[in-house]
Amino acid sequence: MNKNWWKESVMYQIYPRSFKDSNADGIGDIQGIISKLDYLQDLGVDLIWLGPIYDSPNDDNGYDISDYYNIHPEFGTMAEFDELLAGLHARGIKLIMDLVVNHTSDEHEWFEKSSASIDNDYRDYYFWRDGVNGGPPNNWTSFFGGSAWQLDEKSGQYYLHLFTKKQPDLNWENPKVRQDIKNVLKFWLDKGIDGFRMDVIPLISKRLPFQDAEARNFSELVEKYYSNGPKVHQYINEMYEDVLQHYDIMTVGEGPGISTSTALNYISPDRRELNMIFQLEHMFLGFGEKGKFDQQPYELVDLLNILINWDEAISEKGWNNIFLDNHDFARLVSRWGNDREYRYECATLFATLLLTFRGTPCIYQGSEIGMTNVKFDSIEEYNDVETLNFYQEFVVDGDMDEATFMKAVYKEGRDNVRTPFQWNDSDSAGFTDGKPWLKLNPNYDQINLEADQAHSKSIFAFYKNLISFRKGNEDLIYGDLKVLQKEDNLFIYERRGEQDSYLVILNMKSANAKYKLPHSKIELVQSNCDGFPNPIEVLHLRPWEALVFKIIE
Ligand code: ISL
Ligand code: CA
Repeated sequence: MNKNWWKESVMYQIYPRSFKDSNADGIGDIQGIISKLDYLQDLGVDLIWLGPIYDSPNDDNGYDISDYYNIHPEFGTMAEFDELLAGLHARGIKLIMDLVVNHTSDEHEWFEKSSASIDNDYRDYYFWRDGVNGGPPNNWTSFFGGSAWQLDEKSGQYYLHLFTKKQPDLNWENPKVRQDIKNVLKFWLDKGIDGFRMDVIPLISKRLPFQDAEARNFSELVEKYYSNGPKVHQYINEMYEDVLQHYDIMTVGEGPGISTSTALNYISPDRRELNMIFQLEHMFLGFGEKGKFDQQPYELVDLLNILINWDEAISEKGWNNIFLDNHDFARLVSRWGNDREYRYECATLFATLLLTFRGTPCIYQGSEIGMTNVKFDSIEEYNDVETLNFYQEFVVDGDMDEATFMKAVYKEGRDNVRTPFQWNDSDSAGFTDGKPWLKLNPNYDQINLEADQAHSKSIFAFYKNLISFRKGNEDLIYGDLKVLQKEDNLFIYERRGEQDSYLVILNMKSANAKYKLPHSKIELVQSNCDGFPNPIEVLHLRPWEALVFKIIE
């Protein structure tokens, strides 16, 4: 096993709009992040993934970039970005940026030129096609509802957009596009950033000539038609050979449609492509035929099976990333746990899983204080384009009743994780002195960092403690993983290092459980419940109890 800094790091995702506002316009910004650098250092994370901060009309909150070389004025200036980077580095924290190059904004100069006429130098920067029988070129649907093709009245042709119609897909077949993207990579790497999180990177190579898809459900559509296209590895490798290999950096590709059988093609070191992927198989759990607002039941053991399968498939030759939430999916404590009676226990149990499983852990902002999902009263209070588009498609234009749709939004809508960070219980939770761009979760009077910091037993203290336990602990980071049990929502595994080995016991349900210890001598090193009795043969576990033991014999 090769050792690398990015395998030993604890990653933390910042969603810039919602982290901290410095100038009372209600929008989180770079100065806000700078004001919290000591907080990040105190928490102990050493690698930040910063969501997009580039110029953007914000149709998809920055995932629609109109200028890769400029900072959006609502976030600040390039000088402030440089200050942020220097401030992080001064604290020993690295920074990776979001790279969104499957598509641009329709307000990007390239698209404006491309759409100006049928015949111009930029026309084939994007995919323009004639319609078929008075409709779009094929039956592909976008991630955010409706056809993936938009008719341009002026030229009479359609352009491809796998996301919103304000996110036209770039044509990577065109070598000029690839060169332009490589210039973007170089620009940011020369500034000294430490790598990229590459948005929907397996989608960059399209299956031409755009034949109709025949898929039973959304996940299959993504895997078989949109992802893993014929030239995807050529394109990623080209970025590696021409740019990435010349820097000491880390890359993690967001991986919709990548499965355990295709993952190593992206991340096995001999492929010279990416270091890690954010696999999304567990995040897509519960997606029905029509995606996330078409919710289907699933069990917690499905999550465990996916994590275990990925570990088995990847960890000998590559390296996994472990995350349980991000800016696109529900709050982890609400999605996988019980955020009412057992919020503290669940948040700390999942922290234990994140930080002791094999792979680089990624913590999404707010998880370290146990922030939960939110329920706004009406659809008008939502901001997320995915939620709003599907509301239109399923409820307004379709036959889904509003209550069913809202239930899915409360469960899985992206605004659950985008409400502002809850710093304290003052007005606007200490996030802003103005009116927040998205309503706060009203529970900020109870759930906030200051409240956590006032107690030695808090979710924040637990994270901090476990992060520092993990740091530099090579046996825990690189040790083998052996699963002993996953049945009955009792998840038990060992991490076997060269010197020390650990036993992790997670009781993942709101009920007691019993477990017969396989070792005669163990020492408790981490626990989320008070008053653990001295090691005894049969453990009596409380609801959502999480224990980490060092194995002596
Ligand atoms: O959000 C999702 C489901 O609700 C995912 O399908 C998501 O669209 C997919 O993982 C791609 O996400 C990434 O690219 C999108 C952007 O909206 C997301 O925020 C980003 O993480 C388009 O750039
Ligand atoms: Ca601001």
